[in-house]
Amino acid sequence: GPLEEMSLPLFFGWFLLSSVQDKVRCTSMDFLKTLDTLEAFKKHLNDFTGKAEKEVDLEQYFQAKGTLHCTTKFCDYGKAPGAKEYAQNTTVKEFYGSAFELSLSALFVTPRTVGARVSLTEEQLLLWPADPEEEAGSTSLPRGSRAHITLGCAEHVEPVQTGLDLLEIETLQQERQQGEPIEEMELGSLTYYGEGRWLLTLREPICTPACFSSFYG
Ligand code: 2AM
Repeated sequence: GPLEEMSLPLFFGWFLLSSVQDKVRCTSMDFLKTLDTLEAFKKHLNDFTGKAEKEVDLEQYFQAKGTLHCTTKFCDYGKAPGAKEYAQNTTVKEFYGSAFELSLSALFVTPRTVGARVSLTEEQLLLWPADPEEEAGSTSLPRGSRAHITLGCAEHVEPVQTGLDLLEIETLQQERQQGEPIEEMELGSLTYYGEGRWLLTLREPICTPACFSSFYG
């Protein structure tokens, strides 16, 4: 019945403390602001605008909604495959409500999304779902490669896209298509992977406290 369906959340994940959310948002805004001014970015502007000369204000281009979090399992109130199994997993139950420290190791931008890559520890990987379809289309990437925080989406783009964009970039990285090194920025090194895909590997990963919990909405 409907009550049973409500007993599973929309998703499980790590939720960033509100005080660090602002810091992460600021870092992301700074990055977008800087990226916007780079000649290399302007050269590839048509990835974003579809036209060569048009300008784009990246800070306006992406909309941020909701609290910052790293989704572990999208349950869709129980409709997603494996949702029930995940919710009943003993590790999930054990760590529910516990504090963790997430390491944000890179920021990435595509014409669709902007996000932060999360590098999971062995312990954190215990909370990563086991379902094979999770990393669909990128079978050779290590587990947890999709772990990320959505920082913003372009108009008409759903947040689920952020993880897919990250997997795409990581697949290119793994295929040793090293991308085009652009420059050393204050935050780290910037690489271009074509088709509007930019990756900033952070010199110093951002460590942020986060609570493992769930969201009902
Ligand atoms: P996100 O993890 O990339 O931000 C609610 O929609 C949350 O669940 C969002 O955070 C969203 O994306 C994530 N989400 C939505 N659909 C998903 C799916 N099919 N697989 C994985 N995560 C999904």
